[in-house]
Amino acid sequence: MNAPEMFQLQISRFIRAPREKVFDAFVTEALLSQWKSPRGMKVAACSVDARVGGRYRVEMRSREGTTFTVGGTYTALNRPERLAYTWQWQGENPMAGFETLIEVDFIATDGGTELRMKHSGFPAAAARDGHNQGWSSSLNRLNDLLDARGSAATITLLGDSRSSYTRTARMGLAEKGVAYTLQPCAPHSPEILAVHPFGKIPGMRDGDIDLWETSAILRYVDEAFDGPSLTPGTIAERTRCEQWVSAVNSYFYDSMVRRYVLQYIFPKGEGGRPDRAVIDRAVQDMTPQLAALERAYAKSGDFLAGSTLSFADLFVAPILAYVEAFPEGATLLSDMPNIRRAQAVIRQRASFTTTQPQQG
Ligand SMILES: N[C@@H](CCC(=O)N[C@@H](CS)C(=O)NCC(=O)O)C(=O)O
Repeated sequence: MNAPEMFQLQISRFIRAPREKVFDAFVTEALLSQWKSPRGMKVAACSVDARVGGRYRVEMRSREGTTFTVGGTYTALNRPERLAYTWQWQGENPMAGFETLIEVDFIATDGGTELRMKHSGFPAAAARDGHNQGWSSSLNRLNDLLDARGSAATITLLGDSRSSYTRTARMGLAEKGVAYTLQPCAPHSPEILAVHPFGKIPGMRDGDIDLWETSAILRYVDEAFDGPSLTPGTIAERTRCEQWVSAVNSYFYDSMVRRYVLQYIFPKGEGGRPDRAVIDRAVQDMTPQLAALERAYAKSGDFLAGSTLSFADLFVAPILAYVEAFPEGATLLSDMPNIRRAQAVIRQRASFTTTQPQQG
């Protein structure tokens, strides 16, 4: 009888830290507790007996309070070159009782360590792929811990500071206090097309993980990091928030930015002037949209969904800042005291002041 087919995972990562430090982060309780769970989870408990034959145990806890416990035995510890240990999920886990093996080589390279990991013995490709996601996210956290640049070493936002959607994502990152690297790039450039199949900005990378669509990027940032939640607490507020995000994506961006603001910035009319007919049609569509926002802010106060800032406000604020900068938009908004009050509040926030579009 043939042996059952086994699946294995190979990951390699460059970490800007000496290999002793990287090695120690794998076998030291205080360090493991800071990175050995995917983003959005926490290490609730951790114990390590770092010698061949010694055991370790890591208890990870999700935001919802579910606990995932893994443990195993060290089979090789050659600091700082090589580490091997078994890996077995415990408790109610589809992989419970099934032992896999992790082998890690730490190779000194220019300015840091090349980490080469093999995780072998998976009974199915799906189990291997699930672990790949978990490792990618945990290794991002290891990077945050060991690289002086913190999460800016793994998180890159690709976009243009003048883009309202890019600003929404940047404001979300700032509100959560997450460090990131902004990689300036234009829509449809090869850099963004490598992340976003339709070439729109922004896109985001966190190590091996990439994402596109601003609301998905914000969701990732909100759930992967501590800091104030950008998602309202009650179902009524959460769905209200989703409603405004959808309104921006489905209606407001098209009329207010694409057909109105951009007609002033990149005029397409005769003699290089803004096309009056395009502007008039856009203003016609914007009028009831702004009126709906005005009624919403009159009712809800400074924020569109709930009593604190949410995705909804982050989507709306960069667009209104542009609309107000052009004559018809300024006239419409001058009659809308509730929008102006709420915008005055959001414009005080560091997330708004530090993400002003760079012209040029
Ligand atoms: N639904 C997308 C929209 C992104 C989007 O339209 N971005 C604009 C810049 S603000 C863009 O890339 N425009 C270029 C184009 O449409 O070709 C998101 O939420 O990220």
